[in-house]
Amino acid sequence: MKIAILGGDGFVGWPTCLHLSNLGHDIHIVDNLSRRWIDTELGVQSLTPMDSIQERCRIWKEVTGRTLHFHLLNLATEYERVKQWFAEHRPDAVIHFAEQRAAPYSMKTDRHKVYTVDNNVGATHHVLAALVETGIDAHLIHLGTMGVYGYSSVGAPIPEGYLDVSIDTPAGPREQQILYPTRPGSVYHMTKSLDQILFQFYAQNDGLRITDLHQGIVWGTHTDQTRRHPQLVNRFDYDGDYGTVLNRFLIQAAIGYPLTVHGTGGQTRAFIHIQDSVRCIELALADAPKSGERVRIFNQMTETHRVRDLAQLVARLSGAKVAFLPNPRKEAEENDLIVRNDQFLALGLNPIRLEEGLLSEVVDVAKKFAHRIDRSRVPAVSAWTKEIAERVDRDPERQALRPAS
Ligand code: USQ
Repeated sequence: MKIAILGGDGFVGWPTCLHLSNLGHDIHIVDNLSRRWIDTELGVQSLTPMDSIQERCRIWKEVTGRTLHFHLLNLATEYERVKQWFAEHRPDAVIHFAEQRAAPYSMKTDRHKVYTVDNNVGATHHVLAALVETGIDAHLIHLGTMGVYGYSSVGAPIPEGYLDVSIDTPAGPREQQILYPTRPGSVYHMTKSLDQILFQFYAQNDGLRITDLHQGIVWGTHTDQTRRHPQLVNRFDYDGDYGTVLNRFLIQAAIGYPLTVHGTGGQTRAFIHIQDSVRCIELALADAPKSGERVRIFNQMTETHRVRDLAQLVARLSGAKVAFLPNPRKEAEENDLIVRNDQFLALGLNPIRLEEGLLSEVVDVAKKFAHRIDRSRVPAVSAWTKEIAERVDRDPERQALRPAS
């Protein structure tokens, strides 16, 4: 199959390119390299040394004999070129990762909010409009997020995208299925909620075939394919904006940094290992909806954990200390979370569970590259409101000199 992978240079995009190329698909990476520019803006770098996209593709060819095509294109700002690209390449499937994906980055300043909305919603809408205009019947798979559902305790399992409701009408109650109400907790998560409405419209109006994957927090770094050569290594973010919670705890353990739990650590979140993430995309690709069907929605997660339990697990493994910090985010201190993921299990997903061997593997990767870590970039300092900004802890290590009295 000819597959366009939008955002194929990113954390989940890159291993997906390798996974699908290894299965024999013809892969076209479309990316504007914005994630690399953001590294430059923030003055941070991936823990793992990452080569240019062109070099990564060259190494893949050397190792496997397979070609990865790379196209430099900004989906959000170059609509005419996007349309031309689709008209020329006519992919059978499009996998859309091309969005700014960090909640803390999206909340940094008004500029970051505006960028995240313009970039994410613009890219998604341009892809949809271009598919309709060029008449390409490609299956569009989008990487969405569990965060569209919000994180308040509902006391019932979160279904896969649609909620059964009963509406009182004069003729009596009528059953209906509606999109599960969104309750995003950051500007980033809000963009993925807006994406859902765009998908609903284009599936219903133009018969586009769309799958939306509501993914949990990804952990781990290697997949079977990124392991094949040191220069195929995946990126690994540890900084306060892009590092995600479990991977952050693991690098913190590796460098003797206190584990940075926000608030009480009572937040329960959904998780998935990076290897399962690429496998789920393969499964979704093989199970395309038909034209005229509603958007197919999967919960792409395998287990749920409470943040403080993860910190305690990593502390037990490594001897690290746990620091309970003022929370830079506006979020429920404690929540329960039960999530349905029956569809991927039915398609044959055999989940990788969080276990000590895999956690230790990440700690080993972090130790190997510890010299590349800037400790001053570890604290999470992007605050959700101006009031919260005043209480952010910028020095969890207590490194700064303090007055003696
Ligand atoms: N947290 C800590 N300490 C840290 C970092 C985070 O306690 O050092 C807490 C946060 O306050 C939050 C939870 O851990 O309660 C998760 O934070 P996160 O940064 O791991 O995840 P999040 O911001 O939700 O975003 C990540 C990805 C995003 C994806 C989302 C899936 O960056 O692209 O959509 O996970 S989900 O969380 O299921 O919505």
